[in-house]
Amino acid sequence: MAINWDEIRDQAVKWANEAGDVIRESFEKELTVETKSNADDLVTNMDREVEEYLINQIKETHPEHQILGEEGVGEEVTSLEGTVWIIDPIDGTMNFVHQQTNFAISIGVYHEGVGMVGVIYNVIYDEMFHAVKGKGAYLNNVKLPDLEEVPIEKSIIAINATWITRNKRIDPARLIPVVDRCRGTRSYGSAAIELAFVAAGRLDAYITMRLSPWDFAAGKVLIEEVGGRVTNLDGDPLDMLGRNSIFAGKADLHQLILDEYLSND
Ligand code: 2AM
Ligand code: CA
Repeated sequence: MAINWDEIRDQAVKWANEAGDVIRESFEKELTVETKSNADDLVTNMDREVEEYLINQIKETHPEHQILGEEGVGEEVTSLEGTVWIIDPIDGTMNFVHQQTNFAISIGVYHEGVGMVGVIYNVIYDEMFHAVKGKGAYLNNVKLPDLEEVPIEKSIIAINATWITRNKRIDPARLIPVVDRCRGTRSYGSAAIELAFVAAGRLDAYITMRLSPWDFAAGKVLIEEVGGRVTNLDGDPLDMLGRNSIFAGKADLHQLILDEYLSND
C-alpha cells in the first residue's frame, strides 16, 4: 500500500509541536548540561528527553520504520532501506543552554534514501516549517514561494566565523572572497534554522563544514521544495548516513559560488 506522506507530515508536525511544549515547560525546571565530544559540544537532559518522546511516538505509530537520532536513544541505523526518520530533538543546543532561543526540532523522513517529509520547528518563534516532496514547502499555513535568484552582491550568506579563521576543515582563504563579495553574513548557531531560513528566502545561502544527517535531513527537503540546492562543498550529493560539509542555497547563486570559489579546477 502506498504510504500517505501528508499523514506522516501531519504526525511529524503534531509531535514537533508537542515536543515544543515539553521544551517550553522545561524552562521552569533545572537543566543538566554535560559535554560530549569536546567542551563546546553540549547535551542536556532535555535533548535526551525530547528525543525519547519523539522516538516513542514514531515507534508506536510506525513500528516498522527506522529512526536515526542524534542522542542515540534509538537503534543503530546502518542503511537507508525502507522508511527512516532522521531526527534532532534540539538543534542548536548551545543556544538552548545560553539563550533559551534560536534552537529547533528537526524531523526528516526518508524513503529508500529519498527525502519525503521535512519538518523544522523554530520553537520560541513558534514557526513550523514543513514540506512533503513534490507538494511545496510551508511556514505555518502559508506556502513558501519558489526562491528568487539574487546576484551575489545582494546576497546574505549564513556562515560561522569559525570557517573564516584558522580551522581544521577548510583553508579560510577559499571563503574570505565570498564573504567579501556578498552583502552580509549571518550566523544563527542552529543548522536547522539556517536551512529553514534558506527555504524561506531569509538567507540566500548557508555554508558549513561538518554536519550530521539529523542536522540537515529536514532542511534539505524544505529547500529542494522551493527550488534551492543542497550539496556538500564540492557540489556532490550528501551522504545521509555520515558527516558532510554543507552548501545550501538558491540554485544560481549555489552554482556561481561553486564555479568561482569552491571548485578545485
Ligand atoms: P546541535 O546543536 O544539534 O549539536 C552549530 O553551529 C550547529 O552545528 C548546530 O546546528 C549544531 O547542532 C551543529 N553541530 C554539529 N556538530 C557539532 C559539534 N560537534 N559541536 C557543536 N555543534 C555541532
Ligand atoms: Ca541536537
